[in-house]
Amino acid sequence: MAQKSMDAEPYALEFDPQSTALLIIDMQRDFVMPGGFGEALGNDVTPLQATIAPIRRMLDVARKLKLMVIHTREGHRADLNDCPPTKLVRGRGKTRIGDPGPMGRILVRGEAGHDIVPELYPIEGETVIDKPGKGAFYATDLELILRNHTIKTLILCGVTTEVCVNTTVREANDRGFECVVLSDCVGSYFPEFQQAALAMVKAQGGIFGWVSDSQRALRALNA
Ligand code: TIU
Repeated sequence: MAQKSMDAEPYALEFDPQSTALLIIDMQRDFVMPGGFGEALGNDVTPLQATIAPIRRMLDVARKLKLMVIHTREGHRADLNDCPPTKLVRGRGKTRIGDPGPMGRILVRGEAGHDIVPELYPIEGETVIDKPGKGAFYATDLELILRNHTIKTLILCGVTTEVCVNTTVREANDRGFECVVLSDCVGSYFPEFQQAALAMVKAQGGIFGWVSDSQRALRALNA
């Protein structure tokens, strides 16, 4: 496939689909459905559900064009050995990581709440990265996998914009990957953080990367 250009801020992003991956961050029931980790932290999870349809459109095109697709899931081992004690108690909420909930134990691998929403469920050949932290590079083999596939550009979707998406963009940028965040495919529990997190990425000439949206990304991919 030839080089393509995506309309974006602060300027157009040039990319080659062959060295581009669609990276979908933590579209787990625990963050987007009631009764999970997001709600246990005191949040209304419904605004995040608006990201599912545009991410699905990106996923459909990525699958059609055979782009590399990577899904991440934040969560922990059943014995919580990989969960920092500080993370376990943070927020002083009455429901914590590992506690039972309507979708199984909160943020624990193998539980229904930890898994990806059905609309965006990974298919055969797609990579799933289980991560214990907010950043997708921390304590995972994501960088190794991206380098093995000579990936240079990451198209980012998922939740939440200012936490796991932003942390991952910063980690990726320092490793030399070019990141574009799609504004309608990322969600936050806080509208003001959604705005700020997107502004931070593209400020100062694209200090961490680019911001675009699914419509412009699809136009570029289909061109
Ligand atoms: N709380 C919050 O906004 N996010 C997280 O805890 N994890 C992710 O963003 N995935």
